[in-house]
Amino acid sequence: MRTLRLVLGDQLSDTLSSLVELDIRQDVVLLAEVMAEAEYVRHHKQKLVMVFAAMRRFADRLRDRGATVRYVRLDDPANTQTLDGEVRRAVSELGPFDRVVLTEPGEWRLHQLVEDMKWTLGEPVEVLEDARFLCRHGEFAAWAEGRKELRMEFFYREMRRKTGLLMDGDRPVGGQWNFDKENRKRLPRGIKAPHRVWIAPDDLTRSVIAEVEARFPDNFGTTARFGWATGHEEAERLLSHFIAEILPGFGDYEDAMAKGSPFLWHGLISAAINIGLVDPMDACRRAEAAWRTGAAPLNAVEGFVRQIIGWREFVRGIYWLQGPDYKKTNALAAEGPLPWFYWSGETDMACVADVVAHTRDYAYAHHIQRLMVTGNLAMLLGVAPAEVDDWYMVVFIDAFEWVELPNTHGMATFADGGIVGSKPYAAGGAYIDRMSDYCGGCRYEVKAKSGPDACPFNLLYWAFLDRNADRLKANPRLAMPYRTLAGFTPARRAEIEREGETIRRRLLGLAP
Ligand code: FAD
Ligand code: DLZ
Ligand code: SF4
Repeated sequence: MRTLRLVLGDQLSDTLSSLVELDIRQDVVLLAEVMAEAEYVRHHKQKLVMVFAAMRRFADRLRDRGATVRYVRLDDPANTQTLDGEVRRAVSELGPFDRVVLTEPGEWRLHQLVEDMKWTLGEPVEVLEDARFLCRHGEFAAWAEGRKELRMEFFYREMRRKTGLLMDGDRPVGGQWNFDKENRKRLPRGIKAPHRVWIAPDDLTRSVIAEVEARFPDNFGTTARFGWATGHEEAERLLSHFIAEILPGFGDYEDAMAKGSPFLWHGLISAAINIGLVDPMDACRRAEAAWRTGAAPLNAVEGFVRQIIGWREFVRGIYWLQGPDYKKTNALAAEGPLPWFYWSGETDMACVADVVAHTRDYAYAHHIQRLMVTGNLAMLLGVAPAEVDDWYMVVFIDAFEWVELPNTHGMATFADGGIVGSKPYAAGGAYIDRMSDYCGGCRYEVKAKSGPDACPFNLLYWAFLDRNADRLKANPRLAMPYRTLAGFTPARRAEIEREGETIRRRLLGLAP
């Protein structure tokens, strides 16, 4: 069967299901850079560079295997600038084909496009499951069936059993499933973040940087410090450096934040995993081997494995289970505009300024910065979920909707009303102070509860709980803060309402 095989920009894996039966004698592999994908959100410049450079390298890799590759560049005058347009053009110029095959796309928007193509293309279109994930759609749906609540922890244990990772027969090694309590250490004074391998752009990457700068000059972000992997060998360098040098500290400092140090002991591999350059199970097995040989402690390795076979698989399951309307939910009826400082970084809140600056320069912030700084603030301010979701899709190197949306819409802003998390991750300044060194250098006073110098997170936190009492008060996990709120004097309640609303309007850029 002569087959046209469409490979998308985040499907650059040797083991991709649509390439397993590649017949190099007669098949054609199609990769197409198209404006429809480059513009459906205004991606960070570094993400455009990474995807296009990685697609070009993958095309060369396939050619080295002897495959016939049709590679369409963005500036090709004949480019129709849509994926379905490029499939049609390939069929008419290189056909006839017996069928078009692709691995299922990673988001609802493209799922719909492929469904439409099945009706309109003329050739049969076959869509294969994405075997790079551990948990298939049907398996997740079966696990979710009949459960009152979907909690990551229980799903994760199933994935541990399924893979045998960190298992001793039926039981978790070390006698417990979870080492989170050990993984919340603040950075000791004077400790330095480890040196990280950074990939210097070669000629190919440099030429893509120039193209992106010329074609997308107004997109968010800078490219001067681009250092992401765009090929399999580069990604392997990142991963092996991480496993050997960084992983031992991953657990202890997983939740820590430090001014001017965005990477700390994090893996920096999400983008490479998401576009197919790193196999997530391989990363987990190598982390496990590091523990078995005594090179990394269990709390670090379990923490890392949990993020990948737990959270990463869980959020994907939620994304597909919830359907395309998941993003429309707005459980806290948040309607505010996203503040401009999310783009400019111009704010005197030291924590927010640092996270936005690094996001602009590296398209990266680590999990706790995304969750407890920018996400927490957006939720406390009551920013409309669609604006928050859009910001996260734009600014990060690893942003693909199937993983971004449940994290943003669910975990960070509680816009889904509790599908991903059992309570909002809301916190005042004390949390940020405990986990970082931001507050010492901030214009605000983290310990002040009211007045012009008080850390905005403090008043916003109580004002958020007060404003949303009807929606959140019954949540057992919020019983304690609501009890505290109820114990405040009427004068303190009035102060929270008045000052909280003043700060909220000021930060949202609304009239007082
Ligand atoms: P590490 O901290 O080293 O973690 C190891 C790996 O675990 C990551 O590479 C990633 O593959 C996986 N992982 C960790 N946490 C999660 C999680 N919550 N969900 C899924 N996978 C996880 N991750 C994305 O890949 N794309 C996104 O668009 C994205 N958006 C996010 C938005 C918000 C609001 C939040 C709170 C989290 C988001 N995450 C997203 C999850 C997480 O923040 C990133 O995966 C992580 O910061 C990537 O950096 P790292 O490779 O250094 O991760
Ligand atoms: C993210 C992205 C970008 C920027 N450009 C392309 C492209 O030109 N061609 C392509 O096939 N894929 C691209 N991608 C990746 C897709 O947007 C991705 O497959 C979907 O977001 C589904 O995860
Ligand atoms: Fe952030 Fe408040 Fe600390 Fe300033 S005082 S760095 S605003 S938490």
